[in-house]
Amino acid sequence: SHIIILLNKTSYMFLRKELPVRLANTMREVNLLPDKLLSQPSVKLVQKWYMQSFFELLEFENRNFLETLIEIRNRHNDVVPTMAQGVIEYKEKFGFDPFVSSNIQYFLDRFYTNRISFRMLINQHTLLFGNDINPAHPKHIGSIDPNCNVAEVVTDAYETAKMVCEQYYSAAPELKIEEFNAKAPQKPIQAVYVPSHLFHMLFELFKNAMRATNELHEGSKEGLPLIKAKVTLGKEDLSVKISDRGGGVALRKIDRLFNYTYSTAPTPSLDSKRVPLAGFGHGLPISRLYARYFQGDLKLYSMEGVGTDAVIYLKALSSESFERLPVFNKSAWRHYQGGPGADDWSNPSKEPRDASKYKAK
Ligand code: W6P
Repeated sequence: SHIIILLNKTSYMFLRKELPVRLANTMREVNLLPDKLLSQPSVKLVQKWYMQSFFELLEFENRNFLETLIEIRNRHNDVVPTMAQGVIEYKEKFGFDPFVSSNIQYFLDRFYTNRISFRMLINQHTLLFGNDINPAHPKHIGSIDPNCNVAEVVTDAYETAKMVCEQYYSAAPELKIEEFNAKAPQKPIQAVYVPSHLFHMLFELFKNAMRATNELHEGSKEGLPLIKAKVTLGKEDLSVKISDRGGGVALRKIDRLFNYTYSTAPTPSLDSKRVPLAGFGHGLPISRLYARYFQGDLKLYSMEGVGTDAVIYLKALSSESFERLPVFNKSAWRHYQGGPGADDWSNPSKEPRDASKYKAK
């Protein structure tokens, strides 16, 4: 794996330089956001956390480095819901603007990837050098499991999503797992991976699959159609497919599921009797960032009227799963002037010509 196993002193010297650099780069990029977004209280609060952590890393000196790292990690725990709140505040005041939305999409993908990497580095250091070895997982290297059994994480994530699902609906769909090891038939499929990242992605996919299944089939005599999971291993890819029969999503609307501005609706369920199972949050786009962070991806293949296949692609070889990080250069800054650009294909309207004619139901 490319996540280096370092000596304490080497790790310390690496982090003392690397963490402030990653914070500073992302703070510079925050300043390129539109003023109307930057001035929202939630965004200002997040900015304050980043400044404080940056100065703490530069000035710590007398205090224990480990303590400083843990304090910084805790300060940043709620960055995701707070940024989501900032996007909501912005939308409530100024409405939906495709130019700003495309900037926010570009920014948050880079900002959250930076955050994933930042927390990964802190976790590795505190777990490896904090003498709080995890007796449940003596073979783990920090947060990395060198023999991560993928089907086990699938089962874990399913069981957890099932519990959440059963709080909102009267039932949860069953799960059927299948494994296909094309590389070493009969052997269990394992990866060098961070189980918590894999869990995060799968939990999000299961919540979505369960919600769709329940919304379409709740109370039907035949019961709920099961969710299928398939774990496969080839030469390059280790893939996990989660398939539901929850009625699918029209192709036109698939991109919206990954859009931060579109999917953060202000208080989505004040008028409905139930809180939605999967929030109108940033869960799906962030899950895709987790997959991409180690050179994988997350894709949705839906057939409207039937159901959805969600596929997580990981690298089969740990030598291929190095960090994918945003670079901070002039080409990146240009994205904040350019925006989505004028459409250079005909029929600029993304809506059906006559929405009423095409509506299902
Ligand atoms: C849906 C929508 C969705 C998103 C992600 C994963 C599964 C599903 N199923 O209907």
